[in-house]
Amino acid sequence: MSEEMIQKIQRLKKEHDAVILAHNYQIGEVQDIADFTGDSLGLSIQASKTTAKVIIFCGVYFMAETAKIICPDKKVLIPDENAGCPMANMITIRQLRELKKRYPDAKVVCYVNSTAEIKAESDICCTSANAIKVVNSIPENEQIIFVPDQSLGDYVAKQTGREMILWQGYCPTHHRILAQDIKSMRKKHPSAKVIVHPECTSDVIELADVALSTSGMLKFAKESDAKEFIVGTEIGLLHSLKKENPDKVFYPVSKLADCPNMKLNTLEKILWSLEDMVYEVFVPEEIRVKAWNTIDKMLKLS
Ligand code: CIZ
Ligand code: SF4
Repeated sequence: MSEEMIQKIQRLKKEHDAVILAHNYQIGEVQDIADFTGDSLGLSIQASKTTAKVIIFCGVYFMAETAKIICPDKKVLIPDENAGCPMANMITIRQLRELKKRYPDAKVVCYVNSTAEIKAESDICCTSANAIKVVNSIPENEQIIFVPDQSLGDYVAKQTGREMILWQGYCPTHHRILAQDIKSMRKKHPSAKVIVHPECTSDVIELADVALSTSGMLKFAKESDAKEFIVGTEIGLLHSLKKENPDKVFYPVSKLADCPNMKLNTLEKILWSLEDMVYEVFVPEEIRVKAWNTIDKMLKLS
């Protein structure tokens, strides 16, 4: 059944000149059928480089929106339109405008996990892979508002020594990883390196060997001499970590770090998406252009 479905997907993909992108947190079989896997920005950049006309973006909504912002001439489809990111929805445009009124001179840095509207209203975007670099690019005499992730914001503030005004959003999935889990996993696997995502709470980050984005974790695991790793991020990443490093062992800090929104995309839904050309992601041009500027400023730094 699954084999048949995969063949149908491959056939329709050719017919529609489509490319399938899957985020590092997608379920294994979705990652396996994808043309590219990666983090949200890496995937959007890949998308802009392909000649494909259609992008099937297997991730959450803000990621598909980011692809549309970067590739306005392509048709961007998300297999499940209900795959939202609760963190991205923790700040509204009205709340951001009020915050900007309170701190009129501050520069607004928005994490890529934000809506197109929030990106359009911000000065510069960042991902977990480049947040420190982005914050360091802002002159020291300027105030910084960081939205929407308080944990990444706090981590970056500590790493850069910058005082930042943090919005109190958070990732419910990464906040399920507890300091106590790290302590007990370290006891069970004393020679393992502990790698966690900066969306985790600060007490978790303090107990880790290193805090990294998903692309950073994949690179670290490949280059490290260590043979065992305790991984504190959404458990979908374990699929790529294991696939790319068959001689190494990876343990999730907590199996509860399972994002239900990321798991909404399935092979069936990818097939339906290609059959019916659904669900198309649109970003109003006025917002898209502003959001593109915010992303472009970040891209120019790297
Ligand atoms: O930017 C991304 O894709 C996210 C949400 C996390 C990461 O670390 O890659
Ligand atoms: Fe959003 Fe967290 Fe799920 Fe990522 S893992 S999509 S930040 S809720």
